[in-house]
Amino acid sequence: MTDYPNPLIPGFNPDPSVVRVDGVYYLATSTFEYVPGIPIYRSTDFANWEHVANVATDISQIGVEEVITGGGVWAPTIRNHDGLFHLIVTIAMGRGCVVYTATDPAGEWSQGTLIEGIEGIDPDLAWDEDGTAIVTYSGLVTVGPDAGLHTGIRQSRVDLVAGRTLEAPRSLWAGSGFKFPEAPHLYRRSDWWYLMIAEGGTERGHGVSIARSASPYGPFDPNPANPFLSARSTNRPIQNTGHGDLVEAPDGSTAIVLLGVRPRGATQAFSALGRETFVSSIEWVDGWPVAEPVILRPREESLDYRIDFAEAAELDLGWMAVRRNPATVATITDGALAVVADGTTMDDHRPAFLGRRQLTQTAAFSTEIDTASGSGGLTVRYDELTHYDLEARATAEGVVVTARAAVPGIRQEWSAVLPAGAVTLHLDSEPTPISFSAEAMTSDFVVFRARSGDTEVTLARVDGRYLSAETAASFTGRVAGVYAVAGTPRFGWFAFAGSND
Ligand code: 6LW
Repeated sequence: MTDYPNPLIPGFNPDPSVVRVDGVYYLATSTFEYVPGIPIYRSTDFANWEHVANVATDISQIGVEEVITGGGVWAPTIRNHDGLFHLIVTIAMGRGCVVYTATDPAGEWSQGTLIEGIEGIDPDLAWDEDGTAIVTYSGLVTVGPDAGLHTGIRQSRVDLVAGRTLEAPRSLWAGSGFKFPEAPHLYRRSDWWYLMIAEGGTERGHGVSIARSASPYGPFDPNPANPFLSARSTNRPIQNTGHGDLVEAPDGSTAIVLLGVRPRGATQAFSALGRETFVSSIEWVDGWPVAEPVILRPREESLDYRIDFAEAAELDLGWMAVRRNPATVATITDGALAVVADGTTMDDHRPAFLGRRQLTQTAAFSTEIDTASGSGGLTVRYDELTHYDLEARATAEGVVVTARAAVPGIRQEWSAVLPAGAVTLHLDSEPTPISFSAEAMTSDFVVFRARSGDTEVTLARVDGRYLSAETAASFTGRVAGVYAVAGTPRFGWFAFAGSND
């Protein structure tokens, strides 16, 4: 198989699912509390992917207004049946198991049909020979007195239109004995039905296992070499590999897309970007898959961008808000992004915030804020407890800029006064020295800088380990953007420059 870029889709894009139709690939990932939900990436060569749509363009399709952090949109499966695209997903601690349809994945998706009777997560969708839809899922109880109970991999025939199961669930497999058998996918390949799962949990112990049967309903016999893919106990640069989905690659071979992390620091401890989408190749030996290790191959081309709101007619697909529609946070008005404060701060569940995924390990985010009409700033966020902010507000003395490092239970601030006028805010993550020192243990340092006219100040340099999936114990990743805390601050542009150093 060709050596595809790895990560295939950089930045927080976990639980990837992919389908190939008429030589075109469509890939979807999880979005948790963010809106719009469930990005669709399209490719015709499997190497270059374009973000062409979001399944949930309106919060009413996913209902994540009240979901707890860590809940929300979990683990989509995208498939095509009889010319109609289907995407099934769990809105964890929210709507439950929901299926969306579209004739073109790059177009509009349906409002979503709740499937009653699927008590679990990570639903997969397949059809048996007579066209009956089958949902195979991980029996994790997420709400109620039994929350946390795991009942293994389960399955039911369903009526997708009526939104209900057609039978009581059957148990299929509990995996190889590792924790959390999840992310099941059912595939028909030659005379076998294969049931592929993730197990071991989405952290360092993650892996992919598989079993097969002559029937989609089992019984399933496990692959003696399970887990056939895992990075556990290796010092590979890509860790936590698991939660995969199989697809035919352009050359006819089999590819697996899966999640993984790129931890940094002398002991490979901290993953700033969270779980990203990677790819590896599969060879079939005696009817069982044999996987190549997941090799790091960062893209050569630059991922840098600058968005000038004077030239942007509307917010592009990459902008996300937290538990609310982006349009309720900000609009592009008179050549600037006007972000409307509503009494919230970055400590809130639904901040007046718009952000984008960090795409590279080392990153420089910057923006220009005009505080004449309000206060706000630039931030890098994991969640309402974990965020690094650089905030500006106009006063009689000038523009007061405040750097803030907020982590669970701890907060520190640094302030400076700049001359009145538009202020440029910078949050730069810089790599750590390659050595065996305290400084080298972390993933990076985040430097808070601000400039007005010829005056520039560096307010702070803070350890970046707190903005990592491991320290924040998070399913997401770094999301950087702009926010408002009072009035309606106006942002002239937003820029990202990065490298994978
Ligand atoms: C996903 C499940 C998982 O549904 O985390 O840890 C959930 N494993 O497979 C969210 O990514």
